[in-house]
Amino acid sequence: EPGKPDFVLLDDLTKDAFMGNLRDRFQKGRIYTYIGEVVVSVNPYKAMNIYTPEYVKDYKGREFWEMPPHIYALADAAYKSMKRYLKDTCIVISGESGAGKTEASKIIMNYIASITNVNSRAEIERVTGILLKSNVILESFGNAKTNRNDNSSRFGKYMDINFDFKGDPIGGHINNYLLEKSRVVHQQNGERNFHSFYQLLLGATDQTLSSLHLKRDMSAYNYTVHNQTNVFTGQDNSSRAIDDKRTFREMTGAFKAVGFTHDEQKTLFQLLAVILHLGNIEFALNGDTVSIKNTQEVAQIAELLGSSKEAIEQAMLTRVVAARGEVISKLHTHEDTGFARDAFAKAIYERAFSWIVQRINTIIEVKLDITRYGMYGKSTVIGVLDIYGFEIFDNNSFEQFCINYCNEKLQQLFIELVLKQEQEEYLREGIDWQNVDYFNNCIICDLVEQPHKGIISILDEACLNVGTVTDEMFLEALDKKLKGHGHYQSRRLSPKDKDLAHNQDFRIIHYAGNVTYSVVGFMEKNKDQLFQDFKRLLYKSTNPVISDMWPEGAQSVKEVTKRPLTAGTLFKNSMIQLVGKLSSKEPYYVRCIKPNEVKSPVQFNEDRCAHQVAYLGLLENVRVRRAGFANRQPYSRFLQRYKMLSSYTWPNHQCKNDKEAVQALIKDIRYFLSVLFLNNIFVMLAKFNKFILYNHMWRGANARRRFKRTIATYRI
Ligand code: AOV
Ligand code: MG
Repeated sequence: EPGKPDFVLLDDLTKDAFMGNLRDRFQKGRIYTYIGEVVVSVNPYKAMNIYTPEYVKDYKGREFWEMPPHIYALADAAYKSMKRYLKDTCIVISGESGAGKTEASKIIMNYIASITNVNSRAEIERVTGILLKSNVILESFGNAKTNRNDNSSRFGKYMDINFDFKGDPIGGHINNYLLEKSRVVHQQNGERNFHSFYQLLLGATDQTLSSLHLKRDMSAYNYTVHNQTNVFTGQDNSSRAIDDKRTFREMTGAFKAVGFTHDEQKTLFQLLAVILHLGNIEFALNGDTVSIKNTQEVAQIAELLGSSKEAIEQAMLTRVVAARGEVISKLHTHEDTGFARDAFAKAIYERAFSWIVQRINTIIEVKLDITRYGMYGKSTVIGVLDIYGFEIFDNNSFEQFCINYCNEKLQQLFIELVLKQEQEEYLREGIDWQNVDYFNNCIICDLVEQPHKGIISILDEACLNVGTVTDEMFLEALDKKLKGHGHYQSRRLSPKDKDLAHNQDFRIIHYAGNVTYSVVGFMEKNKDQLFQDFKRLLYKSTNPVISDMWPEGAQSVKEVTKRPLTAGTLFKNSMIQLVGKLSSKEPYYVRCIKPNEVKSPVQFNEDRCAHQVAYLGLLENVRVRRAGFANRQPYSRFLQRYKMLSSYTWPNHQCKNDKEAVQALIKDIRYFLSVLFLNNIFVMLAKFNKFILYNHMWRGANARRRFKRTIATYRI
């Protein structure tokens, strides 16, 4: 192995030594390196020949230290812990946009699928097939080319895989988080709409397209006219160029394999077509009245939606409101119509996406069958989290704000569990501890999510006052309440910055970098309004699949509806819930690093990498890991595993408690242990004593001292 396979083994722990090791290994094709049980992964930007069945076999059932670093070892550790100790585990994958999170999550899922179900049970086969194939569908509908990543996840995904007591997957559940739906109607330069649109236009048969009234021409549709690049060639070195034709076949194959009906799949394509047609709708203003210019398109939309031309026109041009008990119809202004059309398109797409997730969930839901579950009467779970990475674009809006906040929350979780609680544990155990300093991004999470004083609260308050508050007034409110906050900067208030264009910006000093957000559209996106008329229209569709997606359309105009929670607050709540879910499980971390900005398999951009290493807190991670004990187990678990080593504890101990029993056990085999220490042959011991091996980096006299301290950390 080139360099050190584990950063903990570095002779001197300096930033330079860390970076040197990371660079060396990357350049020699070693993309994985450990920090204890944390896997640091550098995006290779080329196909690696390290995911073959031989590799799977090599890592299956093995321990971390036995083999060169690999993400398979982490997947196996999470799996073993789940199976041996019936613990719920989770794998948290983090890193900025394009760092390799989604690929990592797929590699992990594939590994789990290939090491389970050794008896080839048909039902298990079905479940793993669905778990893997559902990814294909979600990527088609939820991923897009951005300026950071050709296959960027535009939604967050947390997937639980349920296992029976034998360790075979029996089901699962997917949670999806805020889809960046604004992409449906608008993309930045060089970016694309969601893959699904291009896949349909390029991959579907002529017959399908004509039934959807579509042309095989992306420039024919306003929503896809920008960036029509299909296959990336030439400069593009990434291992997977975008091939919409091929991925269309994969997507339809996946729909079938997962168990979507023909009608369901057809409806989803119809909805894509509706959105493309909607994008081409234009409005004409004659005097005071607004009308739709393209009547043919309206007829096509009506047909595809299972509605009527008149109903579509009415929903697009008017809204029905209840005023003093009366129901009246109000005409949209010219400006409103464009807004309503885009909101309609976005809502259809977002709802279709959530519906797909729900549909997959009902298919892979664990059927309650107590006899198949573990001894605790429940199945155990491995959760895999793959979210959108931290990102900075030329123009950053509400979506980037949410995405980056989400990354702050995950960093916070990492800090809490790996840096903070770890250190506090030593203090609690009364063990000498040299404090390891780190930046706690808690302050940034507070800046965003605190009640009353946080940005989301301030935004919500601005959104309460219908029609009167502008984006600029919202920015003023931010400035007033957050002035002087160390991680908030207003370009507006900065006296040096007289440039008017910046009047609409604020900046957050994030843990991973400074991001300037434009407030334009913040309020609209937070309110996330869709006129009731559209909901009713979709609910009344003659297509049962569409109608099923829009149950709230059943409400009558007069029914007073509570003000719905804003997009920001919903997102905040879902993040808090997610963090809660993750912290209840035994976590495993993959920290992904993007080696360069140009998707090169050879370039190691020193500055960019050093920046990521710094904000991910990797050095601090190594420090904590080095100073402490690599592994910890409760006494009872230790006893259970090693009590056969001593007659004091085998078959049952007579001590007051497990702690004393462990002490008796250790005392009894002390001679045996010390011989092993002197000879430094820990590996032999490792075969039956996990925690000692973990400390194989201990050297000389230190070893014995540390060993004693390890014992001291055993708790009941
Ligand atoms: P991300 O999930 O972290 O970004 P991806 O997992 O999509 O990033 O990785 C980006 C691209 O890097 C992939 O499309 C591959 O071309 C390449 N890549 C990443 N990991 C590997 C690997 N192990 N082997 C080969 N190629 C790889 V975002 O979703 O943008 O935050 O929102
Ligand atoms: Mg991704």
